[in-house]
Amino acid sequence: MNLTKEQVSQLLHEAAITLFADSLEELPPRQQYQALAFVVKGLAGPTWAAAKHGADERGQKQVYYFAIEFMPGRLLASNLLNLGILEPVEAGLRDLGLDPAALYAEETEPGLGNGGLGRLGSAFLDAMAAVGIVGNGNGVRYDQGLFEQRFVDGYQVELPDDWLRDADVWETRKADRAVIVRFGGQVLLDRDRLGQITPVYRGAEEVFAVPYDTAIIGYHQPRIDTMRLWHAEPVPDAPEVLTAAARARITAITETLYPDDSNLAGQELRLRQEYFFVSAGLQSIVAHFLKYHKSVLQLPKYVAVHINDTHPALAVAELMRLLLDEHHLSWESAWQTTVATLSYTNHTLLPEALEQWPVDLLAAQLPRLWQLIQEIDRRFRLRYTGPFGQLLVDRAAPVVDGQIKMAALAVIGSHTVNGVAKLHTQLLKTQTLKELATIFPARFVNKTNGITPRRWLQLADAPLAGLLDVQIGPGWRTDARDIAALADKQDDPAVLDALIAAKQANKVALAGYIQETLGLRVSPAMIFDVQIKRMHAYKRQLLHVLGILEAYQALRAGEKRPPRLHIFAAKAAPSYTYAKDIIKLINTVADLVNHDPAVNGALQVAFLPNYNVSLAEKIVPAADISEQISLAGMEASGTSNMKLMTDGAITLATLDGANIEIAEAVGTSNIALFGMTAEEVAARRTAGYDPAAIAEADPRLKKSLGMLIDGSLPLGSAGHTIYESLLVDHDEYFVLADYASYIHASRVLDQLWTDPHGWAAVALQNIAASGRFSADDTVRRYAKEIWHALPARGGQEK
Ligand code: 26Q
Repeated sequence: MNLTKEQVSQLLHEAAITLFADSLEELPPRQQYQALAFVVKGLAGPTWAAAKHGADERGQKQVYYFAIEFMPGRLLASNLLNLGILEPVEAGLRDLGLDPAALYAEETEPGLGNGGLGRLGSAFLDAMAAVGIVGNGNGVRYDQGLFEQRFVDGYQVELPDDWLRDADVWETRKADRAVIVRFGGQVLLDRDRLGQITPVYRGAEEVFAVPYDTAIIGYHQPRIDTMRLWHAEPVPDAPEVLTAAARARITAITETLYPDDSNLAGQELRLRQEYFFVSAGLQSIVAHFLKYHKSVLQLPKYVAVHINDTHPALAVAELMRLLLDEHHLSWESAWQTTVATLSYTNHTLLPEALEQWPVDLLAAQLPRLWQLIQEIDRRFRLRYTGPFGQLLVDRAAPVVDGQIKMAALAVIGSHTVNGVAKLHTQLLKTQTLKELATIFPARFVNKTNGITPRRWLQLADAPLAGLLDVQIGPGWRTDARDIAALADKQDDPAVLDALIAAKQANKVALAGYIQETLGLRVSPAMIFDVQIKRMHAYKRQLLHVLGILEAYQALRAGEKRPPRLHIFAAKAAPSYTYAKDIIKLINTVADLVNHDPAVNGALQVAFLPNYNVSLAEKIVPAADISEQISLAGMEASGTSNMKLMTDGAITLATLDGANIEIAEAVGTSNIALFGMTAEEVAARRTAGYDPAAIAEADPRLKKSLGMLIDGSLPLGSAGHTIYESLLVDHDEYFVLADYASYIHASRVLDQLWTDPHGWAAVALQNIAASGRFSADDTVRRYAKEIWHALPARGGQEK
């Protein structure tokens, strides 16, 4: 798109008058941001409008990505970049005396997700748009996103996230596209005049699902995709007047995001959320499809529906319902059509996070779906008990012991199932879903996650992006694989110096933010050692804390070490008390070391509150070390590992999730690996594990653990709880088993730090190898091998 800075100025002034009846110069920054966003939305409008029917008219297959969470991050700068107008707009703003970064910071980020899964969904939408796949997000428009986190006396406090207070400039309410979603009541099966079975609903609760659409602008692309989020409202002009309680039950559906990614909640409201966006999405897809095609039998040829984790797995039964009840297919053709349309990604191996719904709950809320799920279960057992035996089929079936197992439903109803990293896919096939993998071996494939280099490199890390342009030309901006060309420069001292300078600039900026937020003065000369992700026992932030205590003692004993700043950011699920204890512990340790003159300047800890996409954009570019230290076999993939690598951090990692593939990509000399492998963990579990013996045998460790309970930390209960979790309650995540090798690997990095060019050369190799983790390539692989929806143009995989 072509735009001069003079045009930018004119459009902005006009928008200020239109929106606020005031001159741009008079507006507060928030309204200046809104005026700019309004201009950008207007500029994208014609392309977006044209895209809506283009794909159908060309007969191009469309992908619908169903996810109960999305985390797009702030959109203004990203939209400017993707439209190709970032430079003229920023120049225009500066001419007007406005600071682009300050305007971007006015945007409230939609935190409509918990973590990795939601962020992945948004990265995929961005990537699909960039490579020319006709993609659509389908999700929930929560009135309240993930809570805002603050620390009070070191404890996490949760505040509501009122992200719509100022209205979201990017969304468009499409009241004319609303559909009705039904819950509860009774379903009778009747025969109509043609003798076809039709269900008759009695006393169902009707919910009006209103879509809000947001443009997903692809990088330098001629078309624009859509993220559609559904909002629950009472049906307007319904014959019956609703009580206040009945209205509240309806609006509750999209009121808040469940702030938990660790335990299945098993609550009615969660089930209603899941069915709500699945039913609304499928209804609107089928209705739209039939405007262009005669028979629903053609659906899989033109439509792929992807189920992101099991949260939308009801899509299996809901699509069957639509095909059977509303389009009168036979069971066999409805089933064939459903399986050929759907595919499913699993994101977790943790048994406690695998969704199951009590039959009673589901049958009461979704009586027709329950009938269909019983029939799916019955036919599954009938078909596979002969070949595979009762025992195996019982373990694989969707309805067992009064519970509906959503992963089973998703696998049975999809043509393809994928894990999100090689190890994860392997463990899915051999452990978590092994019975289903025995029955459907060809369905299981791997698709390692990816990240968008536009947000994490082009936007968040301008110093490094500029360096790449100079050193290898700008081709990497369209094809991240081209970053590999940087590898040749590792012996060029000028390039290494430039890399150090780019990192330094980012560290100065983050140091400023840390000072502002925590009142902590840190030096950009320190090693910035980063762990950013949800707070979870299996992710082992606790191992990182034990590492800090080890360094603390060494420094107090007079040892010399390179100065290190440990940076954490993490939210804990509000009900996850152990995770909250660890937050309190980290803040307590931070207090101790940050105020101890004996280690002053050599060791500091900064726990930044309210981790979200925008905060990650500040931390990731400034990181020297990326801590990816989950217990092997627990982290499905991880994606912060990929972001941090892309921006030149060196990974300190266990052989878990995608860390293994990062190690393959950079070579073992460019990554600090430690700890047990997934296999060793499994063996250790069987053999029996004695954490107390490990502590007893390691004086450093024993001393650090002692600090948790001997009064060194003014802790109250958290220190004792954590101490007991390790030494009394058998240390479920093998923190102590990996402790010694963790400390060793970390010390190897200290050693490397003393040689700045040596360090920079390793960082450079990480950047050079990061291209393969671009979400663009990930979605190309999904498109080719799962969705069978090849991009219109520019989408060839190299
Ligand atoms: C389930 C039931 C009820 C309430 C909440 C949930 C729920 C919500 C969110 C369960 C899980 C999640 C989120 C999971 C998640 O983010 N998983 C991460 O997915 C990433 C993308 O694939 C991986 O990189 C991470 O390894 C994985 O932990």
